[in-house]
Formats: sequence, C-alpha cells, structure tokens
Amino acid sequence: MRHYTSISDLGNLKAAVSEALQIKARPFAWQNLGKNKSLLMIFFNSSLRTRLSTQKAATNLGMNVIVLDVNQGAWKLETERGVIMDGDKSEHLLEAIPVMASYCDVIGVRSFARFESKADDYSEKILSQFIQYSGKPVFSMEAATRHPLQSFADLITIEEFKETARPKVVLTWAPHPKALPQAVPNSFAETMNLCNYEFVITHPKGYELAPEFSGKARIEYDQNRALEGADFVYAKNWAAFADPNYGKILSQDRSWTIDSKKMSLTNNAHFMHCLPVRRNMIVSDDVIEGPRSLVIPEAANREFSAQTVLKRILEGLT
Ligand code: AN0
Ligand code: CP
Repeated sequence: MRHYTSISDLGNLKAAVSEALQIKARPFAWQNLGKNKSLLMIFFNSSLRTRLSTQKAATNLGMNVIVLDVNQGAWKLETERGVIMDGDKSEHLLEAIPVMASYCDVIGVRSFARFESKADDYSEKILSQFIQYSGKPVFSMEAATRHPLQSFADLITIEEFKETARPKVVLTWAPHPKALPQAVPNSFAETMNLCNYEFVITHPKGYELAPEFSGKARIEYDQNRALEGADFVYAKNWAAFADPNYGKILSQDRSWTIDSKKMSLTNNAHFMHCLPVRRNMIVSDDVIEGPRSLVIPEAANREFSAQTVLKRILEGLT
C-alpha cells in the first residue's frame, strides 16, 4: 500500500481486520520491519488518541518517530499559492512539504476541514498537496473529509464485539456546542456501507451527509425509530454539509443526547464514540460508563488500526 486516505485503500476488509487482530495478538512480531525508517507525524489540529496510538504503533514496528505540531513552535504556514506573503505567515506549504519529507520515510497528516470553502475541504486541498509534493507515502490522521484510522478501529471493534452475524448499526447525530467536521461520520458511514451490516443513519433534517458517504444507508429522521433493535449505537456530532449551511450548527437539541432511555429502545446495544466526547451533550454519564460502552476498547484499537496501516506502507516501500 502506498497512501492511506480512505478505508477503501485497505482492499478486502475481512483480510484487513484479520491482519489487525494478528497484530493485536503479537504486536512486536514485525519489530524489524521499520528499522532505520522514520515516521513524521504532522498535526495542524489537536489530538490525544491519534498522536499516542500512531506513535505506539510505529514504535512496535521499530520505526523512529518525529512529531510536529505546526501551530506550536513551527513557522506559520501559508497554504494558498499566489498570495503576497506580507502578513503573519512566514513560510509556504510548498517549501515546507518537501523539506519535511526529506527527513522521513512516511508522513502522517492531521488537517481538519476548515469550513471556509466546501470545495477546498471536499477536494482535500491540504492532504493532496502532501501526496503530490512530498514524494513519500502519506496517511491521513483525520483530514477534511475522512478519518480512516478511526473507522478502521471502529470496524475492528464491531467485529470483536458483535453477537450476531449481521448486526444493526445506527449512526446517530447528537448535539455539541461547536461546529465539528463531517470526517468521522463520513468515514464511519463509508466503512459500514462496505460491510454486510444493517446500517441506519439518524439526524435532524438539514444534517444530511454527502451522498457519496451516506450511500445505501437508510436515513431515518426519527431517532427513536432508528434506535429500535440496534446492536451498536455510534454517536457523533457534525456540522451541516448541505448548502447554504455548510459548516453551520443548525440544532443543539438535547433530546438527541444518548441516555439510558434511548438505549432502552435498542437490542441492549453497545455504545460507541470516537472520543473526545462531551458528556451529557452527546452521551449521558451512565451510558458512557455503563457495561455496554465500548469507548475505551475502541480507542485502544486505534493502535492496531495504525499498526496495520503502517505495516502495509512499510511493506510497500522499495
Ligand atoms: C474532532 C472531530 O469531530 O472531527 C476530532 C474527532 C476525532 N473532534 C473535535 O474537534 C472535538
Ligand atoms: N478519535 C481521535 O482521533 O482522537 P484524537 O482527536 O484525540 O486523536
């Protein structure tokens, strides 16, 4: 594998999950694969899980890791070509990318949707420049439209915990005080649509995801009906995608918060969230702390999601 920007880069998902579970059973079995290879992780946005799990995964494979928080200590980067750089930005991405690439073998990039231009976000303007100008394998650590390390960890977790061959999985919007990207729900939906699950998306009107991501999922505007018989409830907030409201908050309706009353409509469902989560906005304390909550094992699987991706990228290096 050269680049990892979408779950579809993994090819056969059954094989990918089985590889991840083999890695989970023996994380140090490939510790020579990354010898003398350096991973550079570049963060344009904050992170706890992605930063730690990807660093741990790379270390398991014997790699060296360099981490750069672009907004803390590096020069402020201009990303638009043709700008007269007389403002506060000291360096252009077009020099920074090849320079950073010269110090490493593999590059991970976190660059969220900026909600300034839907066209820029949905063309993955920043991530694609790393692919174009670095000459190195690049993987997404959450870009503008997708978070494929997260959705792969989500899939591993569902496969580990499912109690029926074809579980009902419900992706539900939930309220949040800030405008959040669609990357996590997009990637989750994209992944669920590649699996033989019953997949339902529920959200208030106006929160429709891009059709390329919602795909063949059943859209149900009544959250209670969507939750009936669910085996997995995956909660997430996102801002509106559809024009003219791209990037806007349309609702903060706390009747969409997942609490024990909502969970009682389900088939004793497991609760999932990518974290970080706002308690008692997205999910009540008792549900996230309850016996059916998978948020901690789900986050732990980020290590094996990242290690599978890095292993495949290292195997593809010539
Ligand atoms: C980010 C998001 O919703 O995309 C990262 C989630 C992994 N969340 C926040 O910014 C709170
Ligand atoms: N789930 C996730 O990617 O978390 P971080 O933003 O903390 O990396």
